[in-house]
Amino acid sequence: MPLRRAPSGDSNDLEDTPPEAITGPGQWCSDIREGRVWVATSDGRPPGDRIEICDVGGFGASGNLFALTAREDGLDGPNLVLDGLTIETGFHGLLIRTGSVTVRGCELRKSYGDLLNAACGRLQVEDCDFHHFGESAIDVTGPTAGTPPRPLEPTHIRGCAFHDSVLLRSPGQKGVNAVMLKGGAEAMVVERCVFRDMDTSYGALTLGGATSGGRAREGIRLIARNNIFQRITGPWVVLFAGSEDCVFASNLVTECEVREIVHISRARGDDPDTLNRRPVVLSNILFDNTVEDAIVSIDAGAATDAQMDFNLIADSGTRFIIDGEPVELLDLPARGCEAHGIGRAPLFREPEADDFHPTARSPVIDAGVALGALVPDDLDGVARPQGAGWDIGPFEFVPAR
Ligand SMILES: [Ca+2]
Repeated sequence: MPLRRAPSGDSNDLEDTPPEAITGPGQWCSDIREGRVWVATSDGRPPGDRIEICDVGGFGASGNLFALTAREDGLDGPNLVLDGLTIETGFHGLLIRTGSVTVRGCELRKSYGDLLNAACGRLQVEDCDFHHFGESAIDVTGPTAGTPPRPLEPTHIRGCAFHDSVLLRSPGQKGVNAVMLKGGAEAMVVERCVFRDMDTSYGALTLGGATSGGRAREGIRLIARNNIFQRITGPWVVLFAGSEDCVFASNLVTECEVREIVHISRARGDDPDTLNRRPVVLSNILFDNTVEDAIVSIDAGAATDAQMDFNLIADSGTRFIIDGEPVELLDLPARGCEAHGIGRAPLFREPEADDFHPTARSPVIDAGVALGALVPDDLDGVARPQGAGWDIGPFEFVPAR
């Protein structure tokens, strides 16, 4: 069980570090360039596999600050918990290639590439602060073609903040986004997160994706619920690409300046196999945005059985693109969308202080669709529904007692 640490400046010259070096959180500390990394498992024992801490290299280098790599079969690996760490890096931050990983209460910052790049059996990211990332804050790739399917374990990204991306416009920078779930990523939930003050080149959130080459079923049964997207600039807030049964429900999008809020495209050009099957956009608040082309855009032939309804859409323009054709907001019901939508202001409690809870007279109250287990609670953890039904947006109205 080699446990290695690379001396700063030379990632090819790994020196062995004895396993007993890790006996508890914060007990192994390695200075690397500007940053420091603390590594420990939750029970204080060393992980059962190999850890490498590599030098960062520099802009465009392939070095990663921290890599958890696989046993030979590539499927099972250690159960690693990173808890309360500050991780600052140059290229990728955490590069996880196997096992089960929990990243909790960490601050990850300053990557040229991804802050957290994961392809593993289970990933849980909770209560973390991601900022100043040059590609993705979190990039999750599913199993690659030819490998046996991994067991579906609960996987989620919950309660995190994503803010202040870094759009460098430099060679080699593939695209800035906060969370990208692609390459067959399956059965993940992104919830109770705040995406704020970001300039992106690839949307804030990608369900499916094209950057892994673009294939059918890029994202499968992914759910984004009870999130807030505020002050996002770039082409999109949310991209569906090659998705299957992916859901964008009970979110708030506000104060964004984008080409399209939701873009539903093929994962690869005109390839019909990479369309989106049954994309769902339900019970969101899309309020007070500046939209260049369309609020929701579905490319021609890019989706089958799309569901878009029960959204509050106001002060964000009136134009949609459905199956490649421009459609005005009021004409959506004739196209099978938004028969139950609302076009009035949501009447938030104190939006200037980023308090987006509905007030007692808000039209969102009990106006959403019953979402059942898809959205069982709200951003505060309050069970849904309260009162007579599901509320639209990330918060359920709870009357003051
Ligand atoms: Ca309600």
